[in-house]
Amino acid sequence: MLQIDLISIFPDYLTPLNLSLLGKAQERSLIKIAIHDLRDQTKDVHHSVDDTPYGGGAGMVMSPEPWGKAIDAITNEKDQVDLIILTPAGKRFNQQMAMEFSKKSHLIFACGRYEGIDARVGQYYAGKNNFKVHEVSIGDYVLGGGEVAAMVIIEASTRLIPGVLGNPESLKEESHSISSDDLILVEYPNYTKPANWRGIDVPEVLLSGNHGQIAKWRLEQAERRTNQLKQE
Ligand code: 5OB
Repeated sequence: MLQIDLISIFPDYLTPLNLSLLGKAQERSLIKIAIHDLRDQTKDVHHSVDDTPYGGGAGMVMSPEPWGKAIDAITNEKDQVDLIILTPAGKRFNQQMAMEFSKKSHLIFACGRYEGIDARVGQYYAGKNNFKVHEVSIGDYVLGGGEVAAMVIIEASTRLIPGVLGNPESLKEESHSISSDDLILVEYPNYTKPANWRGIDVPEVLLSGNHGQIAKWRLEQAERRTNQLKQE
């Protein structure tokens, strides 16, 4: 069973994690997702979680202590933990990382806002022998916070856990489409009934019943699409 904890100042923003595939995976006890409000770890009247940056500059930085308290509250020394800190300055998330995360026992997602989390949080937990800290980005664009990034990582990772997907055949096909350098060979185009839609025919080879020819055509199409994407 994979335990997933998320810490955020907008816990409601993460409620889609209880829907659909992940909701079912929780009902089947394949994973357990818990969402925590960072502000529960503050005592001042304003429940403040941020402060001005040392050294000056625009924006605010998230204070370390609420994060420390929140993480300590959901872990113990015997627990092997992978702490994932979402930041645009992190390592770019990919399918290889999804595969690694899918095999872990306890993932904690620190969803920061503002200009980021005090750097000592990652440093402190990286120094603990039962923690592994990962700073992860989902791509080169700006987000308001780490919540959506965490959901992307959780969706990509949990669907690789045996039993989470209804049809494991689709996982098998996918694994063939991942090449050695982790780049995914883009899928071939898909068609279903009707054979003619608004004047457009389904490619004839797909109606031929010749499985060798079909496999060859699909590979050609996938390679053509992949090369086209590289040129853009
Ligand atoms: N942009 N990945 C790309 C991200 C990001 C912003 C984040 C977190 C992960 O938080 C502001």
